Amino acid sequence: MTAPDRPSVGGRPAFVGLGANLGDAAGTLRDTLVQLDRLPQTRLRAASSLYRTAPVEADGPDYVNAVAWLDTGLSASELLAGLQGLEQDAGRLRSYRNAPRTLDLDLLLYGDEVSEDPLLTLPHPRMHLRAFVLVPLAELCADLYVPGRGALRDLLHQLEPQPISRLA
Ligand code: A4P
Ligand code: MG
Repeated sequence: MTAPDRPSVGGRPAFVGLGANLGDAAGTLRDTLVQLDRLPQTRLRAASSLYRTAPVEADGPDYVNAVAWLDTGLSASELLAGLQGLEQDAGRLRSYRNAPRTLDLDLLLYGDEVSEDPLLTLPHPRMHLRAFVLVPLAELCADLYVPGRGALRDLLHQLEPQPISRLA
């Protein structure tokens, strides 16, 4: 039975990539998983393990990455606005592209929606090239199909080698 203060949200499945490589990155990601569950009309359905990953097309320290599976009644753009709010709360500064960051939240997939809007591209335009996205995503939903890209299992096989290890 659903608790009165936790009504069922119904809505759409959405997958969010979490990344951080400044400060207490693992702590920030754990806190953020709690915050994602508190977004309006949104529930955290499952979270992957945390992974330590080498920076891809970026500099600075190693990242901690994870993926969250949400069910949400928010639209994709409302959800993105919620994610950007959480980035701000975590003290994110936007200095230059791929700069080290306290928290990066990318909307990877929103149902099977496809969008070429630069403000919200779906699926996330680089997710299919990144072990730090695909490995935690496969932990949550190995049979997933990424619209326009193919089966997650095939994308994993096609990846260039990228250092990634599960945190204890
Ligand atoms: N935007 C468009 N589509 C989306 C989407 N699906 N999700 C727009 C989120 N945002 C989306 O994002 C720039 C703009 O993208 C936003 O205005 C939004 O409207 P940003 O977060 O401000 O900038 P960014 O993160 O520096 O750029 P971007 O393109 O998000 O970078 P990436 O692709 O996320 O790469 N290596 C490791 N190991 N782990 C990482 O987590 N992350 C990056 C960042 C690079 N290398 C990494 C990692
Ligand atoms: Mg980003």
